[in-house]
Amino acid sequence: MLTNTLELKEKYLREAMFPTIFCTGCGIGNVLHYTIQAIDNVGLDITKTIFVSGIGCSSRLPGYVKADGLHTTHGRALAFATGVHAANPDLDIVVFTGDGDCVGIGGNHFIHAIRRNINVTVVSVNNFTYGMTGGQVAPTTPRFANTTTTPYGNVEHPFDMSLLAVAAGAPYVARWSVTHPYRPIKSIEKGLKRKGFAFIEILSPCPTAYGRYNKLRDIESMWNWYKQNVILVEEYDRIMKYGTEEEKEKARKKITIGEFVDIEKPEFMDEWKSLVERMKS
Ligand SMILES: Cc1ncc(C[n+]2csc(CCOP(=O)(O)OP(=O)(O)O)c2C)c(N)n1
Ligand code: SF4
Repeated sequence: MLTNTLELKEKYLREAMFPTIFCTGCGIGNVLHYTIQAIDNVGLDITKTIFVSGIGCSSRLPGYVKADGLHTTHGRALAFATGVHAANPDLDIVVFTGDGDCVGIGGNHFIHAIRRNINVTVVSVNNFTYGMTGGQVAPTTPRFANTTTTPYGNVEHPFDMSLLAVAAGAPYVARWSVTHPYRPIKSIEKGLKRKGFAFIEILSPCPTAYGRYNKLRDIESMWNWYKQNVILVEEYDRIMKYGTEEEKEKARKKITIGEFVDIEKPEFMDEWKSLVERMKS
């Protein structure tokens, strides 16, 4: 269900924080919109929810939400979220994190928070770069893309954040693009409703610090790039099984989107509490 945008804004966002810091054509505002829409759809009590982030353009998001927030240090959102959860497991936690924040400086916290299966919904904005600091190469920057620190093209192999989350054992992992609003909203809803680590990666354009170095400076071409370069994982698998060589070649160049994992798994603090009960008896 989609609510009137102004109603949502009034209900969940801090008026005094507007206008936002985001550049025209940035996808981060859309990510915020999808998150509050999902919160409204599931009827989450935001007085019992805390929004946690590290540092980056995307990590500014908790500041806009009319709820408790922790704007922490770069890469440490999940370390703080783990502490909050251990101190008060009854709180719902939403983490906003950029790709640099999440799998660059914060990579170790990421895999270990997943391994422990902390009850947190992580909404990760992947814009392939360090947006806030002007567009340096990130662990997610595609091969041969230009950035301020790779002016002749990036020769490193990027991390696939969602597959990294799958490999670390996350029970819910999905990747979508901001250009397809309903899917991320549904995934965030799922993340909020379930107990355990939910990772929702959202591909999001940064025309200012990434697009301009990659011939995607104007907003329309950048948004069209996101529409044209993603492929549903089910469609990708179908092509790999039954497609022609040409179709396979085309599909391999695209980014797969979809739900990668959706399973139940014992949650960290639940396990901890039952251990304490067992010790008492
Ligand atoms: C310990 C530390 N190292 C480096 C920085 C500088 N810094 C601030 S934001 C940022 C990268 C942000 O990139 P990302 O997390 O992808 O978020 P985006 O701005 O793209 O949304 C860096 C390197 C910092 N603030 N703290
Ligand atoms: S620099 Fe990029 S990520 Fe940051 S607000 Fe501007 S467009 Fe968005």
